[in-house]
Amino acid sequence: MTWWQNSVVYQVYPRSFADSNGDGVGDIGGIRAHLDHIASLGADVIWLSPVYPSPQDDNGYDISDYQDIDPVFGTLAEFDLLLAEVHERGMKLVMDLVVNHTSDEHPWFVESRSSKDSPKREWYLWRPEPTNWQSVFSGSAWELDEATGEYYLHLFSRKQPDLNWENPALRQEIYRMMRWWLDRGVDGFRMDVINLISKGELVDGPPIPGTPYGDGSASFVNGPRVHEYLQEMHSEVFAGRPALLTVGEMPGVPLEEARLFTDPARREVDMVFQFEHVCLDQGPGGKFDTHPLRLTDLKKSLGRWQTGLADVGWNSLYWNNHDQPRVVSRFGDDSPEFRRDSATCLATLLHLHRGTPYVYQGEELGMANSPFASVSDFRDIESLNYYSFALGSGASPETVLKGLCAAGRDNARTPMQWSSEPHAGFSSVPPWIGVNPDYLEWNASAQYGDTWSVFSHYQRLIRLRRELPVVSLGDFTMLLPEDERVYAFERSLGDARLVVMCNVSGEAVGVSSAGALVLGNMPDPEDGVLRAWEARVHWAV
Ligand code: TEU
Repeated sequence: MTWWQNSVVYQVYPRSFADSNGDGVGDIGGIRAHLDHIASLGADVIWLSPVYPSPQDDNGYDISDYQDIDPVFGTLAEFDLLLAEVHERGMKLVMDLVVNHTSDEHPWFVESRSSKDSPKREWYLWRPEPTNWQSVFSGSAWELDEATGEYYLHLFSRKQPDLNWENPALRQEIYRMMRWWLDRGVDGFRMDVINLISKGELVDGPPIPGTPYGDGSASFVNGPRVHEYLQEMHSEVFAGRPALLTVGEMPGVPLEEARLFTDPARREVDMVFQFEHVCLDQGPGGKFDTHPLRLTDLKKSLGRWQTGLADVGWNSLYWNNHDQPRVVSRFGDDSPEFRRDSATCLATLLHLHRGTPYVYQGEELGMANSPFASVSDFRDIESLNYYSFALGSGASPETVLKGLCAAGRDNARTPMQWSSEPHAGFSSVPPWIGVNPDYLEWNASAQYGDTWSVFSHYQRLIRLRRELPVVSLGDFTMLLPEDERVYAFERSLGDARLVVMCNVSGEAVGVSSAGALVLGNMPDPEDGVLRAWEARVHWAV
């Protein structure tokens, strides 16, 4: 077993985690002040979302200096203290590597855009004419640069120009920077949209209904040289270094490709974030056109990935991150009656799958989507751009707002709820984004020491993973594939066989008896019945 196969990763989104200097924005001092929260949960690794210098156009995923810390978060010296304190607690820390694009304020881009003959011109993707591609953040994926009369590619915001990975000098500079962070002591990387770095032909894609743009993903999702680049990165950066974790965020990666990316023999990445299960509630209009999840769709998707990566490669397991709405609101039931039950039911379902679980800040408290009342409550460029774009295309503000409330990324970015103190104990001043008003009841300090709190249940799930090898390494067998309320499966390793039964519905259901109870999300389980949102793990009889 490799160390990260029975590890749990905790994601910190720094600007929303904890503010230690009273400017309303989370920072490294705030993370240091709450490391015991993460350690007591039982997490082994912290994934730190970007803290590098950035204009913050996309909250730090637009980097203007790869080898420093943005003053809003602190200093490199403070980062070193954080890293040492993480290691002192026996945890590891992986950085967020964002190398598909930089900020347009990065010196590389400033130089590249200065003239067509600039030595760095080819570090980005310039063309005399744009293709019809749409940006992920609405509008064209090409921006005209007046100075040289050419267009540059930006799959995300216009302040995030895509790097040209065809250029060997650029690649070597990225590898050098990565080695610099590893030499500093970090334990690996989460690699942002890393399957988009290889661009194939820059040609028009098929039209996207309802927009004047086309879909260029056939050219840039899992592009022609992406495996070559990752193998080159592995040999230039990771070879010869022990005990690292590399996880590639891969929007649109199909299972067949993920088997190649995560096959240890190919030396690319250890695991990937795939997106199938978090797209199951999206309609034809895209991510903001949501419909309820069908449980059998979830079983088919997660089951396929369990089977597909059983003999080679490895799964990451997640519901939440800084880009996803809160799962208790999305796939659970955040009503007062079922919020705790459904949060702990969904956590049990996920953590008993085979793979490395990721816990996103606040998920361990059952934090829910925020009641955004108007577009002015949102901060995320993706949501704000979409709002203008959709209204410009004739959509009604009410419809668009409903979609943003259901699926907007700001749901994950409201301040971490530490206590019932003002601003949820996140800051001493009003934060950069509104605090969810439910913080008075839903906060960390109300949950510590409460046996049946969401936090305590996550502690038990993480402890179970450490105690029972079958949880990390056991084979996975889906049960009841056609049942629309109960999600059940077996895990087996040698003589150890667990049965996991999760009632993903608001009504009690009858189930067959099972062996001794290993873990449940409710007190006083009744044999043969699963109460609404009850999840139980039993030894198989
Ligand atoms: O996101 C990549 C990605 O395509 C989606 O997760 C995206 O955020 C969007 O929600 C799809 O509708 C990564 C980062 O996680 C995200 O925060 C950045 O905005 C993006 O890349 C660009 O760096």
